[in-house]
Amino acid sequence: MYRDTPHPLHRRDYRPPEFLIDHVELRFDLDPDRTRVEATLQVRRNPAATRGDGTLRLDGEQLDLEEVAIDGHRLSPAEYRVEPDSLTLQRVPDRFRLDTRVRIHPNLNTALEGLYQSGDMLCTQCEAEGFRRVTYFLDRPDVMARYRTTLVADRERFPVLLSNGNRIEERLLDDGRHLVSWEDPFPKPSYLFALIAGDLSAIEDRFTTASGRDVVLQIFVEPHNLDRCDHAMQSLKKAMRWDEERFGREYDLDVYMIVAVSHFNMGAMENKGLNVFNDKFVLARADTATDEDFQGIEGVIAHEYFHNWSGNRITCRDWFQLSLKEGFTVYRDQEFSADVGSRGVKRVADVRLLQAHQFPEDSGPMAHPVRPDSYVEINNFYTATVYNKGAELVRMQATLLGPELFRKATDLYFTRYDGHAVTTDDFVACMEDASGRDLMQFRRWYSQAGTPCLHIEAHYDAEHATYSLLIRQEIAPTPGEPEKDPLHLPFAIALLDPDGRELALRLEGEPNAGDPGTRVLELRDWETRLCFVDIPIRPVPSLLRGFSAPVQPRFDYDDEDLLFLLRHDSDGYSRWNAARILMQRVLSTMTTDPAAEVPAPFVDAFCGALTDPDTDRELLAEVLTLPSESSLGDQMETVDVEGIHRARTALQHILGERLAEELLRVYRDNADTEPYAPTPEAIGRRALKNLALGYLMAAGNAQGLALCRTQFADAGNMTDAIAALRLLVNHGGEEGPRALDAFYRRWSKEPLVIDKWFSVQATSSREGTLGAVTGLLLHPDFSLRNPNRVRSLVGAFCTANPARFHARDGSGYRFLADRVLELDPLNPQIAARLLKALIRWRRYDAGRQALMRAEIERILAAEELSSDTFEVASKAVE
Ligand code: 0A1
Ligand code: ZN
Repeated sequence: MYRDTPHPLHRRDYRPPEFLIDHVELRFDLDPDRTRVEATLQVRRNPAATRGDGTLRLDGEQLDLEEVAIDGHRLSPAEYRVEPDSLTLQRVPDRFRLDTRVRIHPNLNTALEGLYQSGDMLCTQCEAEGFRRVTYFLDRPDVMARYRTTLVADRERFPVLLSNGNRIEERLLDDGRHLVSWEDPFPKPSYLFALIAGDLSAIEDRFTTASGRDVVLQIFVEPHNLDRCDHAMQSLKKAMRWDEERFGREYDLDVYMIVAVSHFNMGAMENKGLNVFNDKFVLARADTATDEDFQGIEGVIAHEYFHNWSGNRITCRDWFQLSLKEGFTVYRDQEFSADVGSRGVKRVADVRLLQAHQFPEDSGPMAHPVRPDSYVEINNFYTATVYNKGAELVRMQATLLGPELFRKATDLYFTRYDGHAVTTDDFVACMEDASGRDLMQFRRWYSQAGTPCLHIEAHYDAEHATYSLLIRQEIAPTPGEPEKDPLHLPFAIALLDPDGRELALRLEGEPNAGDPGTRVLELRDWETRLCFVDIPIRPVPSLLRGFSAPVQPRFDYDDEDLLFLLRHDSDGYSRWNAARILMQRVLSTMTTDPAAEVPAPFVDAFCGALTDPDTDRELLAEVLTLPSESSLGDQMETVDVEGIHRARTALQHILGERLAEELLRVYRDNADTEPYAPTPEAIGRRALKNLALGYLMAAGNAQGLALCRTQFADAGNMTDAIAALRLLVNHGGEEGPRALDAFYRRWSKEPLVIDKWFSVQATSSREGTLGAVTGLLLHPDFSLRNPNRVRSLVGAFCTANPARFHARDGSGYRFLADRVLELDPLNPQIAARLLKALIRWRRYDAGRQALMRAEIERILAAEELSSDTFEVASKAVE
């Protein structure tokens, strides 16, 4: 906690560590109140570092130090210095053994970093800097050591004791306790250390790797959750096979363990051989988890598994390089999900996420490059920029190199740097070395923040049969970066003839045309002119296909061309994008003029897509979903909160009314006939069915209401149940509260389902929602100590209910600031994350600006504030 201004760390200040730690031996006497940690570290000078004066400063926080010894000689307190964040030893030998003994208090650890209690279990979270809350250490990712860990605990209370690597010893002690030792043969940074103690059950399976290693796979959960681990296990096996086939990566230990915990700040953690997961990303049964949950589990299980190579075997030199492991691993999990599901739909979902979260971040006060130059608190930099834009940078390199060279480059990366802690520059160098390409300019994507705009103009010359494009890059300044440089990017394009066929493209000066289809061109300059020749008829351009670069394309399509693309384009992203632009146009007119008519061609096109028998239903559901209120706000100079809400509600109503018949048919045609399965086909049917129901309910359609009631009462799966509940709650009247009560009674013993129950109420569009949410803070099931619960109520209200959160009187802002102030002393990471909902205050009208700013100032005025919350709040008002 800080009273003074915390100082930022700078990337340019990186120095190799003066000391290295080769081996770590840890012994834990586990007790939730008082755990004893004894550590033996083999320390030596780093020959690659400049020689200092022999001072060794170890990181350590919230540790009660009991003993320190060097080479077996106990030090007196005069021989070391303890500060709140460190232990300093002077004039240490060049090579020595350091023994320390500390006490820690897991049950008081509400920040969920280091060793903490979750329910009846004990678990750790060490990324990024949690290991320093376990023991004194050089807690930085470029210090890699081999670990041997011994866990001692009461056998009744903690029958299962896990850590990284292989189990090497297990025995009973004579006082009712037992002891288990683990050894991890791979050197690893401290952030990948983990331990678990609890009364857990496991499902077990096996996997044989391509080279014949037999691996035991285990998923540990509380015993009553044992019947919801199958999907996670299937996902794991799929991911293991896929990584062998697609990237040539095999698993390297004899056991792979996953543990689900109910208190977790993030999604999951890739600790070597012992992944710890937020239970939301493990547990799924048809009646308790939605399709989205099932897909999320598959993606996150794969993500953590893929980290074993992109993250663990090869890790980050320092935390500025976080995207080295996260961007690459997100790219890998995106490709996995695309291969096992539907590629077009996955791309649209990823683009939607990027636009909804990363683009706003990139234009707000916390904008930062994928490889930041400075930070105050690294926990604030687990962002959409580092993760999702980082993945786009890897994707662009894959596009520029093509599949064969990209694979050659990743092979080179994995062999060249196995066992090392490296940088994003090292990654790009592998792309260059394997392909012979020059990516010097491309590197700017890592160092420069901000989303480029591509302004595109086209001209068709019928007489010369040419089609020319003028493409201009524009990148707005971001905090601390007033000047920008042009970027190197792949620009995928096709030109469609009037029948929707792709033309063969030949640029002026090229000897001959390639096959018809997409061409990937490369842009490097502020301005690029392209001229395609032999274009016999005015084509419709399909631009930035597959979203080939994380930019905002601006092209003045006329409505007919968009309707054409919506109907004919074979590129999923481009179809979805055409629908989005059309919807945005209609909604923008309705926002400024509530009396505006909805154009008939728009309704016809919507109807055409709705009843299109040939398109993947999952993609149709994406295409036919209206842009969210937040994304509509992002398109405006100043967000018109009420106008957007009114227009979007009205358009839903109009479509529901005009297309009632078709919507009812779609609903009926897509009813589930088979037992629940989270297959792409079945997920698509449910998505389209529930989309249709949503429009019908928006229009107050009586048959729709009857269907919704029946669906709520009879649903055989959580996807349908929660969709119906949400619609009933938004519908109003007595029905909503009654359905909520019934739902609560049925699921009161299921925390993950109760999270949904809170969220449905927090995101209700009804006027009294803030009052209801405030009331729910006092519900016996609400707790500020459980991050999932906080996100389901407070997070959902502040980020997914713009009409109510941005209430003109500032009540939503006050509510959020109150929660941030309450949470900050308990869990700074979650407090700082929530606060991000307030920081884009400049996007609103003067009245709201003043109210939002005032709340941020109120937070800043608090007597004590974590560095996490301080950094977000202070950057917001800079
Ligand atoms: N490396 C994990 C994410 C993660 C980051 C920080 C955490 O605690 C502060 C926990 C998890 C991943 O990318 O999955
Ligand atoms: Zn990750």
